[in-house]
Amino acid sequence: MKNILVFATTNFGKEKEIRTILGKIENFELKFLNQFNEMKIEPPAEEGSSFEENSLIKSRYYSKFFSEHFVASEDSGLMVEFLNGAPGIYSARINSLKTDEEKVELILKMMNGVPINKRDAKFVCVVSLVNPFGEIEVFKGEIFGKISFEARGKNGFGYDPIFIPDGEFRTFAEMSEEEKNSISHRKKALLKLKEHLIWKR
Ligand code: ITT
Repeated sequence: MKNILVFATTNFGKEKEIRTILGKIENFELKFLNQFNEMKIEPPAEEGSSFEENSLIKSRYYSKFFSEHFVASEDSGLMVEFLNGAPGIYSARINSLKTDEEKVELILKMMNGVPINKRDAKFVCVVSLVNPFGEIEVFKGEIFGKISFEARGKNGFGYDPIFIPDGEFRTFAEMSEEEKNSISHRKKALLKLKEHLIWKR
């Protein structure tokens, strides 16, 4: 019988990437939270002080609803060096701004006039897994780059239009889904999760 891995995220942009990056995992069936809408699960408050803490808050919380399954969550975000690591763990909700466009505009405004050599940034993704015995594993991925001078591109989600990965001239939002998924912070963390599920089950 196949194990079930419930990937608990409420973010559709993440879900799409996770589905593609994980692909088929031997002996596992991948499900997402929105396949359990009838359970009406409220998301937990993300009150941790690091990506890891928030990731664990989510996976531990959701695993209570799916105790017989494997449950994974991830916490991710953009850290800008010039802004002392902001928006960081507050990437989804800086200044209570709602839309991706508003958040992108705010970062560009805060980086106004900052030269290219001071625009270093990274995306971080911390995936955590709770297995049916309650054991926990954590997997991390990062990608380094720079904040662009203006928003460019339509692909992806979140801060993709202003993040230029090192070695590239295009933003994540100008790259194809496959290109972003082949190098991203999420890809690096999820590959570690996948290897763990295949080898250490
Ligand atoms: P869940 O907690 O339900 O998974 P969320 O959107 O609240 O969804 P986070 O708290 O981890 O998730 O916030 C992550 C935010 O960081 C996300 O909303 C984006 O604004 C940003 N972000 C993360 N990964 C990104 C990526 O690959 N590209 C662009 N922005 C990203």
